[in-house]
Amino acid sequence: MSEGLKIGITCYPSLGGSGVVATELGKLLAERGHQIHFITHNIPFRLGSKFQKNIQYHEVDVNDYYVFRYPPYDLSLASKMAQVANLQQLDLLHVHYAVPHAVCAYLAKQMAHPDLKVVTTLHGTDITVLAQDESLKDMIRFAINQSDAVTAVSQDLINQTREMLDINRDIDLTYNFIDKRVYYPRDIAHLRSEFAYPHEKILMHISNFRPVKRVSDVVEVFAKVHEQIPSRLVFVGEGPDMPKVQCMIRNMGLEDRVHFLGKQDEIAQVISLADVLLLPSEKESFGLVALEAMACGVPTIGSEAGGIPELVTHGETGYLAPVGDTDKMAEHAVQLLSNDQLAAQMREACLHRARHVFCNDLITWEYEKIYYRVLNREVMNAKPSC
Ligand code: GMT
Repeated sequence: MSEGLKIGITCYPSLGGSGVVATELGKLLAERGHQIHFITHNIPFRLGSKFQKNIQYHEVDVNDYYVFRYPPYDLSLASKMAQVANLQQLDLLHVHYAVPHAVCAYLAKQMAHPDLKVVTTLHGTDITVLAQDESLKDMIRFAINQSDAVTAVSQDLINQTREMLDINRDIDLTYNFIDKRVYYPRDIAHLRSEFAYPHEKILMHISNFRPVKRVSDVVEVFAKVHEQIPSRLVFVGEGPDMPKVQCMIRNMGLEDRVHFLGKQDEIAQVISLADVLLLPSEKESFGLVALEAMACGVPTIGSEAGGIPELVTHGETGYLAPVGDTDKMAEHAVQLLSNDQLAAQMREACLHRARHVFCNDLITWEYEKIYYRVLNREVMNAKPSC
């Protein structure tokens, strides 16, 4: 183990994959002896409020003086980052999601001690959606170019960042990861009977129900599968497209087949109920939820969007089809759900791939390597074998 670092982490602390990745990474780094300082406007939901060794939380207070039409959150964040960096003598700031975090980190760096480094992790829509906005594009490009290191969660996102922003600098690939102590197949026999009869299959979708997730495709796929195999659909999460989806389900007469669980904390437990996860997204830089499912032995049927093909191996750990091709997705689901031997094989392949390719120890070590590189220090710890 090399000498511990002092790392400031900024992310969106509420629900969302980038916040999950940032918080879980911070917890793992703290376990490995680094001093972690979360600098956010609320306690990250995955952190909890219990004392944890090597972790501190610094709350960003926003000044809402009456002359401000919009309270200046970005400036308050940058100022807090600089204060914490100076007070705690941070080695680096690791910011997750380019907007506004990478820009705030740039500003903080100008105000903080001269050795402070900035590592930016791109997660998805910070590039695929926000970098299309002409009012933000130049600023995102600037913040990326000014960071000491930039990482992205899939090769597809690296390619898109280069193309959309005309960026040539190095970008490290750092896939999402799962903590194998939390994500493993749970014993849910007692729970399953609450949702389905023994002869029925469970299809599941978990998301924030934004248009980019194409939740109506989930309903279409389910309806087509249910025509051939008695099934149930379980939705987890909530968001803007929820009313549209509920209306669609009513119109299709599927109400008694569909369960809405809302937001859930015990995702490993919930996912273990499923026979298959549906992820037909329009854009998806990685698809953390498909990895969480994979780690619980549940294959994904999804779209070929973004980084999903880097995660889900077609025919081995799930099936992929072009965005919007619900016929193909349903066909694959029927193929999988009607063949117990195939389902068992895929389950094993899922467990193996999640544990060996996306394991927490490996990806944490990859982030550490990047930290030591930007600090010009030697990495002492060897690559972990997962
Ligand atoms: O980009 C977003 O939609 C938000 C972001 C988040 O905070 O949830 O999600 C992205 O980051 C995750 C963690 O790296 C990825 O697993 C998701 O695929 C990605 N979402 C999209 O690209 C739509």
